[in-house]
Amino acid sequence: MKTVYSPRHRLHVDNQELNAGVITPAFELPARVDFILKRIAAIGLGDVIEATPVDAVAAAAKVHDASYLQFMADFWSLWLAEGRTSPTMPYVWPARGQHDIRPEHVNGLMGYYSFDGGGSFVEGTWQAVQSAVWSAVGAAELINGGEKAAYALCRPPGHHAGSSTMGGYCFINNAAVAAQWFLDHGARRVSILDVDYHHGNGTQEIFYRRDDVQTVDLHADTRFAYPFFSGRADEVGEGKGEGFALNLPMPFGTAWDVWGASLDEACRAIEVFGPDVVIVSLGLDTFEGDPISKFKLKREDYPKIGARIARLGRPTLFVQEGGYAVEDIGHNAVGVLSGFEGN
Ligand code: Q9C
Ligand code: ZN
Repeated sequence: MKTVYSPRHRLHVDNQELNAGVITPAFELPARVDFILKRIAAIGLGDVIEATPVDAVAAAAKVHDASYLQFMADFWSLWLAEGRTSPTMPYVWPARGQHDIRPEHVNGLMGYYSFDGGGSFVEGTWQAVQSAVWSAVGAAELINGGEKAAYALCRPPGHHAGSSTMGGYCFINNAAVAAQWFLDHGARRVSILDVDYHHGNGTQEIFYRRDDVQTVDLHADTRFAYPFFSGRADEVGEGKGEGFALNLPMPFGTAWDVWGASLDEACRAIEVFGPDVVIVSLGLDTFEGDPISKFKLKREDYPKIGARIARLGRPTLFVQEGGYAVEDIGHNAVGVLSGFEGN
């Protein structure tokens, strides 16, 4: 299987996050990509191709609001205009009793275009974000060119990013961009299978009223886990999208027995939908050693994920999402991919 990635992901560095009263370096680190690349080379998974620049804004504008993309493009100059150069994150949001009104000042705009403080911007963030779209589109092109599967090693990740909101380390929803790209290039139906520990609220929101993209999501029960305000089992889509969103929440402590059964249920729903392409939002934060998550998957479980997805028999695009046990993420990501390939 071929991998597409851009070294420009490194420009998104020294990003931060809020954690129980302190600001810490974000768990979402450039080293994540290094460990995955190292493991791809170690097992000889296949060629690693540097993504060719494409018009990321045009591709993203099919699933994101133009004003949101413009805000991200402008962010660093707005920040500099305030005399600031430090990494930043949003800190005030419209909530119940307030209004859906767009402020003029950058401090307010950050909150308007986010749902949490996880959208930490540094000088190179926007460039890195666009390069992740290059990777997603480049890997999708490989599949339309006849490859059975491809891996978009995207960073920053994307599945929390909604049509006009960043959050959860995500800015542009790479998997959603790829889904729309496939529809615009001949596919009639696309399934997005999200195996990240966290509910992919952004992906679900983007496609919630549509019947051409099915979203199927395995995750920690959002009654207790981030992102809290989406991802319940009774969320099934709306309007003509009703029946095309499937949420499979699981309790803290879930291990392969229960998780693997949920994956099987997810795959059976995909079989019924009958997509032309499957996109896997590939998070590895289900791992027992993940520092921010509470599932108990083991290294030997990851190839089984890939093998089950392969049985769908569809062209498959893997898009990198979360996973923070830095040394292990290489083994686990590449474990899924090699399991897909049958070795
Ligand atoms: N102290 C992805 O996996 N932080 N994003 C939760 C941590 C948010 C995860 C609180 C986690 C976002 C792509
Ligand atoms: Zn996650």
